[in-house]
Amino acid sequence: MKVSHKLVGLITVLAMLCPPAIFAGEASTTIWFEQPAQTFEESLVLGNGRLGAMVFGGIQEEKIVLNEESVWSGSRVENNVPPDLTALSEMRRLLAEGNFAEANALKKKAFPVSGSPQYAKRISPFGRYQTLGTLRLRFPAVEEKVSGYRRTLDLKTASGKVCYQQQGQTVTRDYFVSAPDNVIVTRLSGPVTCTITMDRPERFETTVVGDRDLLMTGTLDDGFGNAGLTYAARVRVLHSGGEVSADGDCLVVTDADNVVLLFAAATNYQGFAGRRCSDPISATLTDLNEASDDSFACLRERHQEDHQKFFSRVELSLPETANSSLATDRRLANYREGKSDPSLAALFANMGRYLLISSSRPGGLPANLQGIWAEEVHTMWNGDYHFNINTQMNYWPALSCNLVEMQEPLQAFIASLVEPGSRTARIYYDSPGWIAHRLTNIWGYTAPAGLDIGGPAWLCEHLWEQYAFTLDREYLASVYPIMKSSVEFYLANLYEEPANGWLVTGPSASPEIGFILPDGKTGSGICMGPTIDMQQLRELFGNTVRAAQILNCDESLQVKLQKTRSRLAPNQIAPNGILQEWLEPYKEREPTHRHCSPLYGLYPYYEISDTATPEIAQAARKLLERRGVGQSTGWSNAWKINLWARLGDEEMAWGFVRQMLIDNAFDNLLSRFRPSGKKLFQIEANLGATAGVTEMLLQSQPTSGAIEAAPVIRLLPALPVAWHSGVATGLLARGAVEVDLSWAHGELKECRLRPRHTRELTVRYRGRELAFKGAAGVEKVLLPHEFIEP
Ligand code: FUC
Repeated sequence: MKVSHKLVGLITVLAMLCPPAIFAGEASTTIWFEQPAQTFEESLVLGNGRLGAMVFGGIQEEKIVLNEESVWSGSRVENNVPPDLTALSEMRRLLAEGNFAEANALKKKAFPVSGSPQYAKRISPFGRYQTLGTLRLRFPAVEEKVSGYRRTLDLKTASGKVCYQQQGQTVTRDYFVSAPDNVIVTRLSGPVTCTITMDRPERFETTVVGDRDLLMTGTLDDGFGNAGLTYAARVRVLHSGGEVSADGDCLVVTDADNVVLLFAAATNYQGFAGRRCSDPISATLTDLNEASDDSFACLRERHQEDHQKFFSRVELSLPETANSSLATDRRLANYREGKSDPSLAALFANMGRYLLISSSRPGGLPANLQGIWAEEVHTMWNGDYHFNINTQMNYWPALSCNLVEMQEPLQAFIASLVEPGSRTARIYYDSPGWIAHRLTNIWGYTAPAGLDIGGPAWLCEHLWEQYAFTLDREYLASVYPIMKSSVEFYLANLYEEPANGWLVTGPSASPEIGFILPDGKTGSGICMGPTIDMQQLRELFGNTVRAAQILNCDESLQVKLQKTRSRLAPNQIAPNGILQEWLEPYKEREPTHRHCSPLYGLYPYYEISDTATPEIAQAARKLLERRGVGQSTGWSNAWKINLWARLGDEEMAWGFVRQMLIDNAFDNLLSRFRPSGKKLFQIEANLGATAGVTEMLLQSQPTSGAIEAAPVIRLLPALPVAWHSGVATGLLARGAVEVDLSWAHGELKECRLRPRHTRELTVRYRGRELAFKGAAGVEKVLLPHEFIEP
């Protein structure tokens, strides 16, 4: 299986010997088409973190799918259903005896899933993230035939454009979603005649207000058939020349020279984050009044400046070929047929950075399963937040791609779970600290819905890592109480398993794979001490000790954590040589399952490595091989890019980048959940793959999971032959160091390091090392010959 990826790599390189590599840059930052979008998955993706717009670019009808991050049904309710507390110790006893059937039966009775029908069509108070609606511009029935059609999304300026010739005239439309001005802006360049309407699949009313605003309002279901959140969406027409009039619930533009449409939206969500307003109608009015004071050019300048502040921190380009200059859908189609186009991976990764900037902004909600973009009311999995990989994967590129600010919504979200999660901990576990289970919504849901209990530890990883990448002590002090409270939960819920006296979690689950017991029976569902939990607790406890050391506090807790950490069940190698998933070497029900949970210790955590734990790393590799290279979900393939990169296997990592582009990318480069069956966009694969491409070029994890282990900056640790030349600048490494890399003929040309703090740095390239004291604010240039054998 591995050979096939290597072979493809070789063929690609041979194919590339002819055209010389160019780095025009556009091919890695522009998505474009020669026709309008027929579906959501072909439309142009725009967003400012809170508002989203999907532009179809039609000729007779322009359709823009609209989103606002807090358009959720459901409501805040008490989700905890007090269980019989004696059931917990009984479940633990049954699990220790290996009596999974009874343990599962008891779990069903004692830990009922309350109010989270994950895939149900009916609304429960858990609720569902959903589309805000659609803005439609209908142009008079002129001949549909146009020439020179182009629909473009420029990732550098976060701007969409549609342009074509019709009846001898050039038609141009520009689009952007401004964060500083809180509006979606569309400019139609004249002459313009059109009707403007707004709608959504249900629960809406539209009215024309005054002589230039169209207002859509409605109320969502709270989950009990009553009024939940109310929303307002308002579009305003600013025009020069011609006239604007009302026709029922349409606005009609006639013979204008130019039209600018400003769009604002709000809900009355009063949650922990996002805009708080009690009157969405007046909030949209304020936004539009403020934006109307400025010219289109001025709004555009402010928007581009704001976007570039984040996007242009990093530059990433890979070799271009003849294929790279084609429209994105044709590029992808040719790529699927074997045409070489390394720069497509750079485009996909740049798109990932763009999507994070566009779906997660400070002060807002974190990116959900769809980021912020949804065209349906019945979003899959309720468009919620899954904690057994998806939410976390959304933020994998945030630090390494130098987008630290974009993690703020996640951090605020985690903080918001402490209060409801503490109630859940008390009610279900009679325990201090806080816990959340497999998934949540914007209403603070923390009750069991799937017993994967490692989610909070995984979330806390992001809190610590933000410190590791920035060395911001004040930040660390602000999040330490969340980590400490999470630790308190786990400390109170570990128990000794009888065979070895190790400390384990339980009831818990290794996400979402079933196992087969020695007697052939299926032991799906709960277990004790799955490998992933143990790794996550070693990580959480270790990071909490480090944090306490840095903050100079909680000495006795530090001692306790170190002791407990050393007693957690270790990574084990199963008789068949793979890294074991459960305490016992049960067989997986599905060896090629999409979840690779025991590999958490390899990525995102780093306790497994070729150098520190070679045998475990070998077992990890075997498990990864066992998971296979066949088709899988987008996020699973994205994870595998990162995992293979950590194992330093560049061709396997690259194979999964290719697979992502071949199987899991829609034409507009949103990621496709499954390669076949119902088309379904889920965003985390975009972001996980972006982290993966970065991880192939730069890594900075500590050398082992030991508490005192220091980060090592690894240059080009998994550079595939196909990426023989390239540039990656402005990436961030642990220890708060900005890194620029350039390479050619598969060899490092130059590395520039810009440490933000004065401290010892170790840099590794091809097994050779360089250690020196980096000085804050002083750029250090490293050339390949300076590295020596360690
Ligand atoms: C996890 C995955 C599924 C899906 C869901 C939203 O539970 O196992 O594949 O991505 O999250």
